Amino acid sequence: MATPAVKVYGWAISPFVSRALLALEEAGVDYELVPMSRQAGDHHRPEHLARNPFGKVPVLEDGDLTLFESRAIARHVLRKHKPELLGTGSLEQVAMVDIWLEVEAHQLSPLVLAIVLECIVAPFYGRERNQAIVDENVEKLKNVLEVYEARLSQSKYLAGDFLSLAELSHFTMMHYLMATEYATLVEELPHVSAWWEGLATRPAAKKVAEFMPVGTRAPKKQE
Ligand SMILES: N[C@@H](CCC(=O)N[C@@H](CS)C(=O)NCC(=O)O)C(=O)O
Repeated sequence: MATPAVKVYGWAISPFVSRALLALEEAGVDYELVPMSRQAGDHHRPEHLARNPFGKVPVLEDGDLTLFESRAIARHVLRKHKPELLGTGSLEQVAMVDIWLEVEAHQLSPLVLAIVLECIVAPFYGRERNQAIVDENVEKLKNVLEVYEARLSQSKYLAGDFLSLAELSHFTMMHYLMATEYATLVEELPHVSAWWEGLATRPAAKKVAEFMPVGTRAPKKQE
């Protein structure tokens, strides 16, 4: 069997790597995941620094093109194979997708990452979680999710009434949030909750979720 022309380098448990994989899965692209070990420091080796001078994963190789940054990778994959997920119908659609991609990258994901690092990653490495960091980010996330609730009560998806990369880009980080007791922040908001259900049950999302195993959710924190 021929080797796929598209390669992704990294560890798929990372929400950044899996963001790239989700775009490939949604677009139906045949790709090879080239496993790397964070523990062994594979990302600091010269051959990887030649692919990404920042020493991070994911990296995507598509023929002669080598790309890093998960959102840039996802955009490239969809631009090439499934442009309708970037809102190609009109200038307004494209602009709305761009807005909600920026919101995901700068408003929601940094807060979710901080919570996930404390609630999932810290215990995994035998470190106690810093509840002050969690609480601070949970308070901010509540406000951000209220904006999502208002938006999703007006349109089925973030950029409008069409599914786009704006949704997909949320999946991997939120997948981890939903494995913490703070999943209730989403579950308590009917429109956000329905939106999340729709996203998480997509076949491509389910496939990528297999790369990101998480234990059963911890019991809800007592107020
Ligand atoms: N903004 C980058 C972030 C990439 C990133 O932080 N990747 C992590 C994956 S766990 C990494 O490579 N960490 C290794 C390190 O920082 O040493 C993206 O979206 O691709």
